Amino acid sequence: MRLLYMLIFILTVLSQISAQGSGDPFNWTEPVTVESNDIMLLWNENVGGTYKSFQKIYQYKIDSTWLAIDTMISKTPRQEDLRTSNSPSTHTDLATGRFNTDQYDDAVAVWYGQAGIEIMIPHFDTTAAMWTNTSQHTIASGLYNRFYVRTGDFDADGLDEFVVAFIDSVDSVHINLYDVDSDLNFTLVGYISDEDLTAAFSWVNISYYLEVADLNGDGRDEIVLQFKPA
Ligand SMILES: [Ca+2]
Ligand SMILES: [Ca+2]
Ligand SMILES: [Ca+2]
Repeated sequence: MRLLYMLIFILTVLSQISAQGSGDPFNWTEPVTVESNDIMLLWNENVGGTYKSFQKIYQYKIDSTWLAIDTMISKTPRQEDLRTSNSPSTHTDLATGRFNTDQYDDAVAVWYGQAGIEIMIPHFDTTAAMWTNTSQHTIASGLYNRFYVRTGDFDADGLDEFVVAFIDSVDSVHINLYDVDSDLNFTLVGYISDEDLTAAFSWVNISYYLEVADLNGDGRDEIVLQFKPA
């Protein structure tokens, strides 16, 4: 009987390894979720002369003790955004937060496309860790390599909003604040542009950075801007 149990155990493990090794993301032995322990990769790529933005999700297999170390991280296939560009996006940025009241983290991505700075929130099918729809918006301004996205709870409602910071053609820093509804659609609710970053040589040399934190403990996040003034 003991031998039988051991045989069943070995067969179960082998079948799980076989399923996970097949490479089919829709045939995993258990549902996967987009949560804080998942890794989202965003990149821009030249596909036959047209630049496209892609995303994919990685997940650490915490219960796969029989697998080799180089197979401990699973992946979904790449997914592409339908918006294309004739020029490369030399910079992209990505942030995660809780935009609605479901139990899953959300993500917001930015890159430079044909019409300006493209913003995208993926709507994940959490059983496949792949998105089935997206919310999109374009900022028709800004330099192609000087933008950021950050999430934070700026109004103390317990859910995150996000900010996109970018530089315009006269070196002014713009910070746009977007609110996100329960369906992951987003709306510009405020903006500020009160600092100019005149570069010593050209706008290529401009550098600035920002982060989000609740610095005074009032439950509302602030935005910290680091920059070199004119
Ligand atoms: Ca969510
Ligand atoms: Ca909020
Ligand atoms: Ca605060």
